[in-house]
Amino acid sequence: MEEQNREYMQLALQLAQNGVGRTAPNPPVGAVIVRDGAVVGKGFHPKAGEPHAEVFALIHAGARAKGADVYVTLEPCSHQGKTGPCADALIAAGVKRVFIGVQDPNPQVAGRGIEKLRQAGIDVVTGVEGADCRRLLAPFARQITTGLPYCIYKTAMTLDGKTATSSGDSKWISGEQSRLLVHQLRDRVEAIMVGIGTVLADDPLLNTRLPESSGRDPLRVVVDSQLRMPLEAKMLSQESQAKTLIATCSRDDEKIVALRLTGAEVLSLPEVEERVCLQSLWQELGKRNVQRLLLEGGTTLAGAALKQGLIDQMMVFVAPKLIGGGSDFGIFSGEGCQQLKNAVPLSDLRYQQVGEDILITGEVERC
Ligand code: AOF
Ligand code: ZN
Repeated sequence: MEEQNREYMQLALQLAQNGVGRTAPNPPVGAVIVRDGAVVGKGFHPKAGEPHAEVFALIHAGARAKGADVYVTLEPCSHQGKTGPCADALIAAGVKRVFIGVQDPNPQVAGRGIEKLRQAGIDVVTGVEGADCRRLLAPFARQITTGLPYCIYKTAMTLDGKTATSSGDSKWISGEQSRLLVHQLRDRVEAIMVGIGTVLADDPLLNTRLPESSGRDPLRVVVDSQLRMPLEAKMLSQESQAKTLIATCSRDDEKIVALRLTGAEVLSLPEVEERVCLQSLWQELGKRNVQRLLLEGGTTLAGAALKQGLIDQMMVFVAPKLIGGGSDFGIFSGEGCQQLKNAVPLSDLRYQQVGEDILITGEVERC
């Protein structure tokens, strides 16, 4: 029975994946309804403002929902938001049992959905595939509890820990399949971020390029304290549809106007030691409904973000190559910790072979 419950919750998790990167400020959620050993309803939350996962699953199941079991990755909501409450809809449909992945961290819900169901005499089991559901929900949990986006630092290094050769050659450290996976990831985040150094070195387009579908371009954020952004940068050209946000603490009005004329947005932020205050930038992005922020470099920006506790997840592609030589060109620059006891720990590590590379993913712990 437990095995079966896990399988149905895994199906709900798969359904929820359809919403990842599309639901902000709401969470991606999946729901499955099972009656007499058969799946009779499936649903996921596609977008904020649209019905929740349970509602789609209930519509799909129709009268078969009566006496059925429901598997939902997140606690059904108990409040009236733009839609809902799902707990009431489940009660009205006469479901028998509800299996839940994780409790909703939204303070408006926070256990009240579970309570409502139990008070109506429905059996509720929580924590089914809890670890996977929590992982799916982590960006939403971060945003709803802190107002900040969940930041993923994605980078690629050789087996000897380098991101470039001593002459600055970095194309390409990771293999083709890894690079495809990055484009799939870009399709599922609300914003990508780079430092101005990366723009000056690589002149990247930073859009989503997938072989079969067009994908969706996230907002491009460039951290450019002194406004060194060239007006002829590729990402400012008309050929690119994606929006660009340049975060700066420069007061060079002439350059600001010139950049705005290219269609980019220039955001003036407070400075900390002549650099853009990253805490303010993260807050601003959170307000703009950026739930998942993909930090793609460079190493100076990543070093500063790590130090300020702004990185939530590491995604490191390790390529089977050795550059050799000294130890510059790591994945972070700036000053690291002096003592190992102060090293930042990672948890929930996962390892995956991608082509010839190994992708290591882990959550950055906050001490
Ligand atoms: C669910 N099922 O599929 C989702 C839930 O403004 P609303 O009505 O869309 O409500 C948004 C809140 O509902 C969101 O902050 C989160 O707490 C919960 N999301 N709940 O029962 C769903 N997406
Ligand atoms: Zn709901």
